[in-house]
Amino acid sequence: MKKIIIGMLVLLMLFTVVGAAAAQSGKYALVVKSAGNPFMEKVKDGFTKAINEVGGEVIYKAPAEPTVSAQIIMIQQLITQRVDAIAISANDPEALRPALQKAMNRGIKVLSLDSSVNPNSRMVHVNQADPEQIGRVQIQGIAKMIGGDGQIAVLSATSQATNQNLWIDWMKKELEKPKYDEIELVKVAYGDDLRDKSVSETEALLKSYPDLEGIIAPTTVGIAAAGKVLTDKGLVGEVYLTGLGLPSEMAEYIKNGVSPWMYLWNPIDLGYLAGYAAEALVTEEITGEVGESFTAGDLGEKEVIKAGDGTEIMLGAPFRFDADNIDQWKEVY
Ligand code: RAM
Repeated sequence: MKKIIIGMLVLLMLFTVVGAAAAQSGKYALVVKSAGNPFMEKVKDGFTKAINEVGGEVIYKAPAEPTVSAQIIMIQQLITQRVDAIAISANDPEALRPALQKAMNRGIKVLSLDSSVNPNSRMVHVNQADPEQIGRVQIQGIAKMIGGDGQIAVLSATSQATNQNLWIDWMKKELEKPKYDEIELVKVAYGDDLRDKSVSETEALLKSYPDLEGIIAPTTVGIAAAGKVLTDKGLVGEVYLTGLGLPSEMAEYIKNGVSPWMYLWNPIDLGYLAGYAAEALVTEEITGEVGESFTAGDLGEKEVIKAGDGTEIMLGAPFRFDADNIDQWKEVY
């Protein structure tokens, strides 16, 4: 009898251990805008670190082209695979709604990061920094660089990207201030976060607007492409460049003066925060409601706050990179 009881106890312990392991694991999908974007690779690194720390499995999806149709197909595959969470950087805020709502109806926790989907298509958004601040600092930066007057252009990512479009709206609002009366935004061009297209769009801007004095590229792919074009054409000090760039790709153009300074946040931390937010949704520690909080690993306590009609979790403030600090950061991301 004693042996039977001990045997049963051992079995019970085994089931408890296996059960606990199963509860901690889970499939966490990360869907980015497109493949071949070094920024997204860093987001993936951070996301993977977080999911490894919580004992889950990462499923990484990166479409060959930055299109929403490719992302919709991927979401359908992930629903079939019965993943536990989908974190997505959107190529279109609205077109993803049916697929993401279907995922949520099946019990999958959905969150956006970097480039948001509409509030009715997600539980929460993981935001890199305040969009208003991101937009305004870039105008403030280019205005200083060009001495307060002249033509400027924006070289963006895709025309439907939620994040870039929001930042550009804030740039336009900043430009309404009387102090920028002498600055003219002549064009918003789209390089689609593709290296070659960003190069040709930069060249087209220079050709169409021979008096152009500044380019703002609120995309890491675009700013690096523009930095190369301006450098190759010897336009240092004639056409200035700022925007959002990876220090590893931009160090050369910051040091040669093409882009005296630029901004970004830590993409590894952004992915890491999204990983922990996904886990907090899966374990139902949070549901995406204002006022909830959770511990995001090394980043510590994070809170769910209001964002328009939806909610978000904020990483921090944009960081300024210039010749004095770029060497410190270029090895990191
Ligand atoms: C590109 C992507 C991404 C954006 C960064 C700044 O890599 O468009 O969505 O956040 O630039």
